[in-house]
Amino acid sequence: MPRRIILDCDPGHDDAIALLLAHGNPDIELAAVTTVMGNAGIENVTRNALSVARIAGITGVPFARGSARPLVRTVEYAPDIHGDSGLDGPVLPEPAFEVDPRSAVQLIIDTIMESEPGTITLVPTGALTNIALAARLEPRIVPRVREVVLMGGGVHGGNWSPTSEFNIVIDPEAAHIVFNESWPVTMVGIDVTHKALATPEVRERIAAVGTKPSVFVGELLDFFGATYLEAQGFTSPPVHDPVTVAYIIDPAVLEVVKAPLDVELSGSLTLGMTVADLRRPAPADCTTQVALGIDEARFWDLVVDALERIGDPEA
Ligand SMILES: [Ca+2]
Repeated sequence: MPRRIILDCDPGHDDAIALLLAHGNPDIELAAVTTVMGNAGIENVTRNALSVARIAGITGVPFARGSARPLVRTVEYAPDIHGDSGLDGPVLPEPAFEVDPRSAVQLIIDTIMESEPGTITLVPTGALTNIALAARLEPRIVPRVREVVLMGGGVHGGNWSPTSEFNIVIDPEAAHIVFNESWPVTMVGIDVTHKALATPEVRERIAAVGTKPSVFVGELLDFFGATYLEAQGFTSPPVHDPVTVAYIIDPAVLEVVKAPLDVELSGSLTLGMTVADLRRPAPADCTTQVALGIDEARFWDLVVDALERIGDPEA
């Protein structure tokens, strides 16, 4: 049985690749795709998600528009990394279908409540606003979720500030809610995603697939590579979000350890810092774990394999 996931995303160059990986891998079934503000405003990221769906040939999956603002904080975007549209670089096709009339939060709740308990995995690759709101609005979803595998945070260091990663720091209160619910949480942070680098060798493998989606990924990486070099000094861009999906497909992609996990909400220097307690042993009732290591070759094999399987869908 494929793993049924809800991808909650803010496309986003790396979100787009996460969507392609989820769609292209036979062990994953997209139950729903929801959007949240972050890399750009909600209208942009939602339209981007629909355009990526067309490129990937995704049909029959509900997509819903989510939160336009964080729970508490003033909204912040990341144009220096993703451009003003949130997905600058490639020319995006017009969407082939419309969003679901429900809010992202309602679609998340409905999908979980209508599914067998323990079957839906939540995969947030943006701010945790929608997920937090869903847990508060319908707490019965929490024990029905198999697990939450999120991209965000870091055990050591940050990117948006010295201590804090973008997805978490733009809505730290939402992260607090998600980390402190009773569902299992795996935090895939920049400790590992900064090693998921689209090196020249990786780019050659993607180009060699020779399809429109592979060309699209190449164009994404052209833009992403340039902004990551300019903004953060990376010679090859880190492709964060699909690491979550890869871990669900094949847990051997990541080395994870159980550790109590929380987020700083009041530090003047450390707002949004994720704090993992790595002292041993972790308490028996600990529901959170953090990624500390990645098998990059295994990760990229999955991305290339998904692109090969997707082929050239009729757009
Ligand atoms: Ca993202």
